Amino acid sequence: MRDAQPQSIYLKDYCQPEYWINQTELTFELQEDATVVTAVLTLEANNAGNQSGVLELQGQQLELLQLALDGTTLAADAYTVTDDSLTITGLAQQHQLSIVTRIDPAANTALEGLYRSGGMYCTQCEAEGFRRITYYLDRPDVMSVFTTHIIADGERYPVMLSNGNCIADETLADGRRQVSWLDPHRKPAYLFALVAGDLLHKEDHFTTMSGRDVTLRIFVEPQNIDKTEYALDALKRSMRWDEEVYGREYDLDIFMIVAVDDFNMGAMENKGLNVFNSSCVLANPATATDAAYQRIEAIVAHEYFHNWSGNRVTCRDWFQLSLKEGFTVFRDASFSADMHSATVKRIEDARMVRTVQFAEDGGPMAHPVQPDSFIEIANFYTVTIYEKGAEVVGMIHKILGADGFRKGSDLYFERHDGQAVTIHDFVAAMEDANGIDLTLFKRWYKQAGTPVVSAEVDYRADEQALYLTLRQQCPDTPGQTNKQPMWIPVQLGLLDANGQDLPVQVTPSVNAAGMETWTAASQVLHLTEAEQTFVFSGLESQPVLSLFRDFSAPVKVEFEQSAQDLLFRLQHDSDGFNRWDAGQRLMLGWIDQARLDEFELPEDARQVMAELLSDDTLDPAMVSYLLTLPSEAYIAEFSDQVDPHAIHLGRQRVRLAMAMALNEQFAACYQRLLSHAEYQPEPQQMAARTLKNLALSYWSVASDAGVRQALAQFGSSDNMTDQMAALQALICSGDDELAQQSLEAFYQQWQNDALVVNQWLSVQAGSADLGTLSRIQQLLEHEAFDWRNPNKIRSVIGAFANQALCHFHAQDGSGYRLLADAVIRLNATNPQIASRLLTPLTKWRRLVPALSEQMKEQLERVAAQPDLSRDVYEIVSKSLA
Ligand code: 0A1
Ligand code: ZN
Repeated sequence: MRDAQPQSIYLKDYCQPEYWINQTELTFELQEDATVVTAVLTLEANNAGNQSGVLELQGQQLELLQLALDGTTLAADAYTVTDDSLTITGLAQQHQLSIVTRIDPAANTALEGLYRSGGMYCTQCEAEGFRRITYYLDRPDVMSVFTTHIIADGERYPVMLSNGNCIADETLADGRRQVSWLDPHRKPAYLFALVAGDLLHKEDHFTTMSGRDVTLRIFVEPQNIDKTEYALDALKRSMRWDEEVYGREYDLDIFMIVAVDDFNMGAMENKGLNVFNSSCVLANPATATDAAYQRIEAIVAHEYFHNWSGNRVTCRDWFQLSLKEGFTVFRDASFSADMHSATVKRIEDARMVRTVQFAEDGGPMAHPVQPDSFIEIANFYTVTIYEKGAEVVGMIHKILGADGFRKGSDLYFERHDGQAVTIHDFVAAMEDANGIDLTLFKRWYKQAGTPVVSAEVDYRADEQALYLTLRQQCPDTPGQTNKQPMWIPVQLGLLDANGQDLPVQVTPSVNAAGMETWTAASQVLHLTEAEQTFVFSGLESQPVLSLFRDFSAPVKVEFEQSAQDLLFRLQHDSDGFNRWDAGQRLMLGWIDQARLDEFELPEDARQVMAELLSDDTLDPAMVSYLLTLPSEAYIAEFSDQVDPHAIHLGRQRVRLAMAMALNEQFAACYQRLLSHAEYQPEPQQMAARTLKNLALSYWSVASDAGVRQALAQFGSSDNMTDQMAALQALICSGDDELAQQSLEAFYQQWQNDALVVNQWLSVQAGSADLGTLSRIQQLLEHEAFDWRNPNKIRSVIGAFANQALCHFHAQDGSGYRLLADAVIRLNATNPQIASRLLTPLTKWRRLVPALSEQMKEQLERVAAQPDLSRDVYEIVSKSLA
C-alpha cells in the first residue's frame, strides 16, 4: 500500500549493485503461528559498483529480529530500516551478514513470498517475492549459491523441499526434523523455492544424452495422486526434445514439480523445483479436457525449457524479461508444434496474438517487448512480453533459417552460461553466429504498437508481371510517436487458377539489410522500408496472392481481397495457416453484414464447407479450426469502434445460418467421428474429438436431433472433453430447463473435484446464454467459490468479463460495476490478481460512446479508492491518462 504516488523505474537508470552475494545460507523454522528465517549472506564488494560502502537491501512485510555483521550484533544506529528496505553503511570489501526475520505465511494472501496453500507451505519469488522472505539484493543480476535448511514438525510436514540436491535429513534434539538442500548453480533470488507439506509423489527417471540418470518427481496432495501421469510423460518428452533440438541437457540429479491450488499464475521455473498451479499440471481422462492436456504439456515444457533459457542464462534486470519469456514461449511453441499439428499450433498462437496482444498494443498499457519503464513489474508479465516476444524470436528464426538460428542459440548459451544478460546480448549472439546485422530488426524490441501493412497489387498483362506495393506504418502508443519502419518478413505465395503455387521470380532480389529477398526455401520477402514495390515476373495471368503465410509477422494486414478470392484460398491455399486466415476474413465479412440484417450462407461457401466436412483425408483439427467462427473478442479487434451487442448479434446469425445450411453435414461428420476406443490424450484422438465436438455444437444449434445427441453424449462420456462439450451444447440449446438440469447433474457428479468445479464455474460465468449478472452473483455466493483462490476468481469473474461479452457490456453498466467491485475488494488481499482482472476495463476508449462512458466511470471509481496497491494504481492511472 502506498503513502506517496508510486514512482516509475527506468531502464536507463540501471547500474550494477554495490555488492555481490556469493553465498546465501537460509534456515527456515516453520511454525504454525509464524516462520523465523535466518539468512547468512557472504558479501563481496562489486568493484564496478560505486564502492560507497553502503548496502541497501530490499525487504517487505518483515519483522527484523537480529542483525549481525561478521558475528557481531549491529548497533541500532549502524543501519536503517524502512517499509521496504534495510540500509547498512560503512562496509568494507567482504563481510558475512546474518539477518533474522519473522514472517507470517498464514496471513500472506498476496501469494508472493512464502505462503500457505491448503495444508502446505510454498513460495513464489518471481519477480520480487523473495524480499518478503528476508532482506536481500532482490534483483536478477545478483546470483548466489543457495543452501537451505528447513526445520519443521516432521509429522505434519513429511515432505520438505528446496532447490538443488538434498544434502542432509536429520532429527534435531527437540524432535523437529531438519532437511537441507544445496543448489550448486548460482542463481538469482527469484528462482528460489521452498515447499513443505504432507504430499505424495510419483517418480520416474530420465537418462540424459550423456548418460546421466535424473530422478523426476511430481508432488501432489494425496487426493490428486492419480493425476500425475501425463505431466511426467510431457516432462520426459520435453527433456528429450531440448536435447535434440537445442542440444541442452539437464544439470541436476533431480527435477521436481509440485502442484499447488493457490497460485497467481500458471507455473514457476524455480531451479530444480518447479511450482505449478494445479490446473496446469494435474489431469486424468475423466476430469481434464483435451485442451487442458495440451495446456499442461505446453506449460510443463515451458518451465522445463527455462532451465536453460532463464536459469542458466538469466536476465540482467526486469526490463529484459522477454529475453527469457519470449525465447521460452518460442521454444515451447515449437515443441507443441512438433508434438501435434504445426499448422494448428500456429493458428492458435496467431489467434491469441490478434485477439489479446493486438488489443494490448492498441490500448493504454501498450509497451515495447523491452519496456523502458514500469511502476510494478508484476504488471509486465504480459502478452506483449510473452507472445509478441515469442513472435519476434520467431521472426529471427525465419530470417536466419533453422540452422542459422541453432548456431545463434548455441553461441548464446555458450557465451553467457552462468550470466545475467540482456536482449541485446541475445541478438548479438544471433548476429555473430551468422555474420548478419540485425540493427534494423531490433526496432521490434523498442517500438510498441502493432504495425499495419497495406498491400496494393497491380497486374500488368502486357508485362506478364504483378507489381506488389507494401506500405508499413505503426500507430502512436503512450509515450511513443513517429515510429521508424520495422524489418518485416513477408512470407507469401502466388496461386494459379487451379490453386497451385506458382514459381516466384521477384525483383529487387536483395533488401536494404543485404538479405536475399527470396529463396524457394524461405519464400520470404523482407520489407524494411516504409514503402517498397516488388515485381513478380513470368506470370501469364493474374495470380491470387497469399500474403503473410504462416503468420510470418505480428502485424495487421490491410489487403482487400474479394469474397471469391478468399473462398478460393480457403479451399486451395497450400499454406494451412492462410487457409484458415482466408476463412476468418470471409466470416468477418459475413458477420459485418449480419449485424444489420438476417443472413443466409452463400451457396458457393456452403459447398466448400460441406466438402471440408466430408473430406476424411484432412486433419480433423484443421477442419475444425477452418469452420470455427472468430470469437467476439477477435471480431472486436477488427472493428474500429466496438459495439459488443452488434458483434454478438451478427455472429449469432452467421452461426445459425451455418448450422442450418450444413445441418446434415454436421450430423454426418459427427457420426463418422464417433468412436468407442478407450480415451487417450494423444494427438490423433484429440484432433478427431475436436472436430466431432465442433460438429455437435453446430448440429445442436439447429436441430432437436442434435440436442438429443448432446444429451446422450453428456450422460455416457467417460472423458471430460466429451462431457464438457456436451454440456456446452446443452447450455446453448435454448432450452433453459435442460441447461439447468445438466448443470445441476454435473455439479452433483463433480463437487468433490476442485479443478472440475472450476470448469463448472467458468462454463456458466463465461456463457452468453447464461452469464447474466444475477447468475454471477449467485456463483460468487456459491459454496464452491472462494475469494482467496485465484483459480476460482478467474473462473467466475475472469470468465464473465472476458467471455460473456454481451452480459459484461450490459447497457446499464452493471457488468462493469461488478468487475470494479471485485477489483476493489481484491486490491487489499491480492494486488496481482486485482490488477490482472482490470484488463477489460482498460479498453474503454474503443467502445461505442454509451458504454465507453460507463466503463470510464468505473475506472474512475477504482482510481479514487484509498490505499491502492502499486499494481492496481499503475493500470488505472495509465488507463485514464
Ligand atoms: N516465470 C513464470 C511465470 C510467473 C511469473 C510471475 C509469477 O509471479 C508474479 C509467477 C509465475 C513463467 O513464465 O512460467
Ligand atoms: Zn516463462
